[in-house]
Amino acid sequence: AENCFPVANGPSQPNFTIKYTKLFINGEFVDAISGKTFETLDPRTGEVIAAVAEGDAADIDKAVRAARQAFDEGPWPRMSGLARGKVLFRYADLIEQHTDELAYLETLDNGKPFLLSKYGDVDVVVKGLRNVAGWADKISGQTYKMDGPYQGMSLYEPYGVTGAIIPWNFPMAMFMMKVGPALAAGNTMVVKPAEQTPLTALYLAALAKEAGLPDGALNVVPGFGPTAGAAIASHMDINKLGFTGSTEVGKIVMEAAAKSNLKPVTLELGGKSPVIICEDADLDVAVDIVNLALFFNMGQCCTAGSRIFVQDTIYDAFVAKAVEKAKKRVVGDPFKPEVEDGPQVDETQFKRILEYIESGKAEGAKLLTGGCAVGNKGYYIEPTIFGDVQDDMKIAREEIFGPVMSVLKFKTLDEAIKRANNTAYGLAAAIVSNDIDVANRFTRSVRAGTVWINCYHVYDHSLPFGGYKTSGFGREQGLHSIHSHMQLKAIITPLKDSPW
Ligand code: TXE
Repeated sequence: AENCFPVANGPSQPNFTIKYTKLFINGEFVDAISGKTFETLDPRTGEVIAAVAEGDAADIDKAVRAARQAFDEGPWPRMSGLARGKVLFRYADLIEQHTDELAYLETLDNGKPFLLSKYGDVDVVVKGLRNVAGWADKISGQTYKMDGPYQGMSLYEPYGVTGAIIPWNFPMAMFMMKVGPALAAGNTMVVKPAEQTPLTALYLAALAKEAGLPDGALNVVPGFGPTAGAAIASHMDINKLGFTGSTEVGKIVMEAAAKSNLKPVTLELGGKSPVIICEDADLDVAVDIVNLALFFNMGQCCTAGSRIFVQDTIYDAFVAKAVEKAKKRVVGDPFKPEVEDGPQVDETQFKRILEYIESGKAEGAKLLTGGCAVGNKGYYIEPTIFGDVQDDMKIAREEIFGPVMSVLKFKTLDEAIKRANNTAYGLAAAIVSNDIDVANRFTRSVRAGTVWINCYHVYDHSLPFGGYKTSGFGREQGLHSIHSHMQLKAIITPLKDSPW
């Protein structure tokens, strides 16, 4: 696609040195065993930010040994929940104190607006961590009166060494969504951040040490998927695996987990989430909702509302307003406060999204706005809307993970529900309607892990988060994530001379 208008890429960020670029193993920053490094790039320009140590299978193995020792012999799983919680609360305080540095690194590495990194992502990390820190001393099982002279108990125990493979769209938030509960539950960890965005994970590792986390309890090994990632999935001494990423790679890691030591996995995968706009909806509210649902974070959200079903009676009016609003979005250098959309994360994603735009045009969808790259440097794409999209078009079926909205027309709610569910994915869904019966019917009919009524992208550290169908399984956040990082043991003892 041609470039439609220029974008300013001025160096508006503060001066800041990048401190952590090595692997974090057993409480120390170390080079990769191979000595190799890889470059992490600035998506605003494609230029190198830093060379980062490139971990592979040997480094993962070293990290697992450190985590194993920290679990088997170290204090972490043996500390009281209150003591573990105290360290994690201190960790959250430190993260809060380093908000600017973390937000700066996140924006530099990922391209998301600085104000979003600062007030959104860091905030999510801190709140999520405080939530699970508070659970650390409140984990308890049950006592059972058995059918016979026995007493039964259920006991929650940590798995041991847990592994996490995380993506680049919310690098800090995804890191903490896995690290917080795993540690709160008393596990030790090996984490591989995405190769596109390793910097905040390393910074967070340094802060964990400063907070007093024992050496070896958290190890962070940047590297590539097929090497470092695959080594985590197939490691014989990792007892549980959390993965967030594409459905395609989710299948690969689950297979590797099964073929190695049958470690349980939690998968948070892709989506193609429907948003239903009913004819009774307030049009301005509906337009605001879909604008946020799709364009937030440059469309790089697993929960992005990417199939917008609009009732035929309001279709034209809705589309006109949605286009007008999309055109007003400010695309540019994410360090500028007025900017709403920075660049896509890397060249691969950028090219992939432009290919989807071409396929939308080729399959006969109507390009209503956008459709072009922005500027001639970096990975900026215009907010794009396609109208008259049909269910079988590629842009309506596949996860684009970019600022490309597909608008589809429907007549009846039954039809909308059926079409909304006609996807392999099931991560999120939304309905915009003022009729509570319509909304209730939808929330219970749609096969998705999160359903919003008259809102979108509202999350909370206490709510379960996860997918239906090929969007994955297992639930993260709050108590749900504590339980998914623990296994339940049944303990039975005879009851003698007991009055009842
Ligand atoms: O994902 P990958 P990519 C979707 C989105 C995007 C597409 C491709 O549609 O366009 O996936 O993005 C690691 N064994 N999502 O290629 O490859 C990898 O290093 C073990 C949705 O970036 O799934 C990274 O750490 N690990 C998603 C992580 O997996 C492997 C967020 C995710 O990368 C591996 C990201 C392997 N063989 C992309 N190959 C969401 N659910 O939010 C790669 N990895």
